[in-house]
Amino acid sequence: MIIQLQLLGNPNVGKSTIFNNLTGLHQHTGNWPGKTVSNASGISKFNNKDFLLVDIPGTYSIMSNSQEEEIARDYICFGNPDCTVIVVDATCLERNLNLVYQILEITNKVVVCVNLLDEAKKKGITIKLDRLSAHLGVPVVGTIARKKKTLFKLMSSVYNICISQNNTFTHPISYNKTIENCISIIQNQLIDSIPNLFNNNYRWLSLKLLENNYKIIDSIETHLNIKLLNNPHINNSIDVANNLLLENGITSNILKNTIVSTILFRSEEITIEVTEYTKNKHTELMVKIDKLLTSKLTGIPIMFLFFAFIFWLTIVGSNYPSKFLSNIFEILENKLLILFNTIHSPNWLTSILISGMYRTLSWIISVMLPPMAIFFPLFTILEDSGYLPRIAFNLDCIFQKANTSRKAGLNNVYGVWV
Ligand SMILES: Nc1nc2c(ncn2[C@@H]2O[C@H](COP(=O)(O)OP(=O)(O)OP(=O)(O)O)[C@@H](O)[C@H]2O)c(=O)[nH]1
Ligand SMILES: [Mg+2]
Repeated sequence: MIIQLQLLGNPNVGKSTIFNNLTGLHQHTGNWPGKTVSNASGISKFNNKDFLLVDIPGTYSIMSNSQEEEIARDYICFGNPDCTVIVVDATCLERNLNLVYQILEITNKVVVCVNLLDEAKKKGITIKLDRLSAHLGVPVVGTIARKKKTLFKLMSSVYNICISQNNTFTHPISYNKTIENCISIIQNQLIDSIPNLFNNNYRWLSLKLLENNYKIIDSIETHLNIKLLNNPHINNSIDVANNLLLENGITSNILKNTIVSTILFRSEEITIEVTEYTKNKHTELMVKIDKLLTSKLTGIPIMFLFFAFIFWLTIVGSNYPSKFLSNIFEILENKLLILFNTIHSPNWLTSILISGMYRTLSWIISVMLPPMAIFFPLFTILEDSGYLPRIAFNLDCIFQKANTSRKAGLNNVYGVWV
């Protein structure tokens, strides 16, 4: 039997790197968010069991605000994963915990993978993994995705979750008393009306019904063929709960804001508790460089200087290896001509092979290869060093003024470069 495992998390936290290392496949990775655009799957073996891993596009939330969020959410609810690995970035835990809490409301078959521990160490950040695990009620494992051996513990935790029969939910988030009462009203009715709901998670669905989240209601109809709103008892319980909310002055906007802010507040609170900062020289230097590269005054001029240097290196610098290659090809051409004369090759054949094919090919190689061999590695260095996302950040405003979306702004920068 194949065990289904899905990798979820914010964009650019190392999901595909983990996926590649575990499956041996080659999903696109790089130092900017939004590379993985559709689900990818592959098999990994652990403890003599086959795991079907699904690499899901990164998302900051699953509250159904965009298509990616809906894909991720539906995958957790209806994809029947045996375990969900939520990959988080150790260098900015608070932002990542927001998604962790949202997923923990749906399922507790979760392992939290705190990745980029090496980057966190460089920045003087230590995450107390045990404490985080105690707060979340699920296993938490630290990894450096680029180092395959660090993934053993992750797979071991995943394995334990998959074989465990423990279905008790620990809900790490509680809302205010009125909202909790309203959840209970709908939840009791759902338990009576719909046996065996996915993950047996009636609480989360009750919350979504309280929010009037029609997209979830549609998804449940599509995936489970359950028409929730056709059931008068469920409808009645939603009405009772909504009236209770209004009696307590909680409109639908206040409800949404309360849910979001409760999760954000909890993420902040827990991050403060489980994170330790030690200032080091490296961190201070990086902060200074970061300011220089992204400030309004210096960011754009430095970017132009970088561009100028890279184009100069690519255009002027490549002349030297071009000349070198062309000289070598010329020497080889003379030797080939001598060889062809020695074997009395007819003139037309020598012309086609040497003056035609060989010379064209050698021109193309000597002219095209050096600029590419200079430009693309430089591009990769910029990408891996994290300067490219900073350029995108600097240009974001300009692209927005040109009425492109924020995402398009970022893509344009990469597009221009590639
Ligand atoms: N230093 C370090 N770099 C890492 C680690 N894990 C991933 N990376 C790098 O982080 C970048 C992003 O990794 P990806 O695997 O593409 O991230 P992702 O979560 O799949 O990103 P999206 O598909 O865009 O959501 C890549 O340049 C990786 O090489 C890690 O533990 N340490
Ligand atoms: Mg990816």
